Amino acid sequence: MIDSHGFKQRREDFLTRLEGKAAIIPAASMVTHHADCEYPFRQDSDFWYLTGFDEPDAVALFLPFRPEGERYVLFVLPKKETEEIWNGFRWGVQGVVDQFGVDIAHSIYELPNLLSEYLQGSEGIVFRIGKHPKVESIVLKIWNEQLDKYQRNGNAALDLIAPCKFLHSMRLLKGDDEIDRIRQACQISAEAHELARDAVCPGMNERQIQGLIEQYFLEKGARGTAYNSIVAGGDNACVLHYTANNDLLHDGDLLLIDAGCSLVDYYNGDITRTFPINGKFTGEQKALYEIVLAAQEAGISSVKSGLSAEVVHLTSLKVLVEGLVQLGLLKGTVDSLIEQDSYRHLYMHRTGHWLGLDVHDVGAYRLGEYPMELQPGMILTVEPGIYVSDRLPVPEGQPEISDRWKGIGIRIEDDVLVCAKGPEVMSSFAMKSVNEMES
Ligand SMILES: [Mn+2]
Repeated sequence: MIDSHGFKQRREDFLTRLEGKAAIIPAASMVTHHADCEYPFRQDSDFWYLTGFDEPDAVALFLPFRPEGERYVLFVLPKKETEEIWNGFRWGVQGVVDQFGVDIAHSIYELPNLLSEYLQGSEGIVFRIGKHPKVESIVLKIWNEQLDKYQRNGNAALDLIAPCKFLHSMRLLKGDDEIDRIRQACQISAEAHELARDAVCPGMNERQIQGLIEQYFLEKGARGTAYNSIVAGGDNACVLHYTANNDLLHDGDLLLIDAGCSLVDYYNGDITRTFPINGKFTGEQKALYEIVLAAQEAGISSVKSGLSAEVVHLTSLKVLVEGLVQLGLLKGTVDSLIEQDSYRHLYMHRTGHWLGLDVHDVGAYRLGEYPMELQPGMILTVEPGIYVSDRLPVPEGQPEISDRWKGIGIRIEDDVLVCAKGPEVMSSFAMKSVNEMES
């Protein structure tokens, strides 16, 4: 049996949370790249979280109102010799019953005929609109038929509800097995950053470094990258999502690398490091680097159960702004600069995000007016930065920036687990002190 205890436990929790409602959770489909070529398959994270099943065009039903042994139904692509010759092995209908802990399985082609009957007796339909067009048309048709019949039988499932509130609050709190996997993803990602820094020298191309990092991910058995790697020399680092990665690395510039691997079960690392290409910071680079590092370390120390991602952001932001005032790049009191967003031409993003099966993982950051409280088992990134360029105008009343600062982009990012006893930096194998960045 491939199905593990972790998946079974999650399904049971999910079924409990659904109360009397039926959930329809589709797998991803293949996506065309061009002509008849496709992107590598990437399973839907909600579907994966509950099933551990890695094939396209499947649909999982969760039916808590039905008796034990009929609550978890999977529709899958049936086995077919010709398809498997071209595109690879399929588990098929019997295979998923034998291997994936499924109560009942059917061919996906039966979904339009059988779905209506499976939904009988449910108090509502839990389904995400707008993401799965093929399944959506079937679900909406059946929902509409139920609405039509409601007058006659009075017990149709009238509500259509997004799965977020049932499923994403679960995904936000990682189980021990998930934490282990993310730890491994972070370790491999961190090792690749160390490898890259060792290899870099002036005259190389960004793409060579990208190749080195991604090769290491594959060598270590990862599926590939968690997101498009950012390998940005000099001023390119001021483009937050720079992925062209095809410039020369110049003597005297910094190199910013934001890269992480995705394991075969989709758990991710997400790490950024910035260091001098020639092994020696200039005065300006070092001054800014020290501020970002101090901001990041302050942010990490505030990752505590009972606090919030908002507190982490504000803690880092205060240190950043204070440092920029001291260097004369900002003018005013720290509080008023933050209140008026007068730092945004130098720091234009938030300090972090949840990390899990999605790199920018699901889960609310706020509950109405209150920020989500951090709890043991949550994982977030802490990634402040400073980006000095002409791309954004200097806000009124703020000092013009002298050319010697321009073209410096710095970000430092670690992946941090909230623990009862304090933060655990899962990506700590990648070094970041000023001395370690110089060699
Ligand atoms: Mn990130």
